[in-house]
Amino acid sequence: MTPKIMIVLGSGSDIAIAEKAMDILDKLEIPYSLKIASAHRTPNLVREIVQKGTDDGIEVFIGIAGLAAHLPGSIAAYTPRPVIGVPVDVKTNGIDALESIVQMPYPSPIATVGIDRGDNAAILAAQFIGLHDDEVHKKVVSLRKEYAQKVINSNESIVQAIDRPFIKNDFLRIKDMEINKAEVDESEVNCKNQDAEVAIVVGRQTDVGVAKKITTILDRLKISHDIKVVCPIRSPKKFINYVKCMKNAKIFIGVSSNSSQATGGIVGLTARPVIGVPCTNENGDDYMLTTVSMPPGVPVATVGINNGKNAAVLAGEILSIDNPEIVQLLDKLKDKKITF
Ligand code: RP5
Repeated sequence: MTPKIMIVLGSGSDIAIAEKAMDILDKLEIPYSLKIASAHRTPNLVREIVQKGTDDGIEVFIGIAGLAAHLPGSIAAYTPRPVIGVPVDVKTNGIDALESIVQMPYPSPIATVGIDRGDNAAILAAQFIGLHDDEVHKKVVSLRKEYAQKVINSNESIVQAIDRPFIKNDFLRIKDMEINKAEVDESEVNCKNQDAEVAIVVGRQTDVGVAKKITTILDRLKISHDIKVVCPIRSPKKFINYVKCMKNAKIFIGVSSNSSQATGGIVGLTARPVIGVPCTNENGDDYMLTTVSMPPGVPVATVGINNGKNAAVLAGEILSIDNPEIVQLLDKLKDKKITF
């Protein structure tokens, strides 16, 4: 079995987080390899394993590291493949590692997941691979159902078991409910480019400037896209209709500030990969944490604050796994950036 995913740890002390990733990959039956190599202590080893891994057919890299976690960025320097980064909580509750991983310069994104979320890194890697491997996609879909079922079951196992004088067993027995998916209202559907490969959802008008950076780079990479400004809280029907309407999109990109509901809302509606671009709002506050810190089962591949360009590059890297033409276009982007 040739591994499709390489997990790289910055230290043996990161193994507990790698176990979470391996549990998911074993369950999804995706072959992977595991290496330990430090960006600072063994930089040459990082370069060697990443270059050899890429030549041998690794499709996605997962870098797991704590402290000044430069490992995922170092991996990205040596491969055109997408790199997922998992910050580890060693000091400062993992914020140091999160900042080191997510705030990458253009055009070298790291698809960052939440602190210690090895499980979400594995799911994200499977979502990337599932774009060209239907068996893997189906396994991701059924894994998502397991996570959903766990929530539903906890209404019985936790709520029903509570014995307090004022909690009442009302008519809403979740177990007996038929939970229907929202129907798409054709009259409300408004997506210009239904067959676009990438769908960009912008949570509020003020974030459109960041979204435009995405479209500029996607155009350069010749990747078709559609874009919509719609808030899942103010216009929930329109939001659901848009995501459903874009059912042929391979990748969704959520652009949002404040509570990042736009990005989180998309993840609930699709098993396809979701990239999140956290934006700065009018008060100068940024919303990286509300974008990246997703619960187990529902990852958002987060890029740096306001870094729409890196979201587009990441989308290109994901789509380039089975499209060498995009690898060449990405190379050109990098060269151009360097000669500027
Ligand atoms: C990082 O420093 C590693 O990824 C690890 O999370 C942290 C501590 O490493 P050790 O001192 O335990 O080797 O580079």
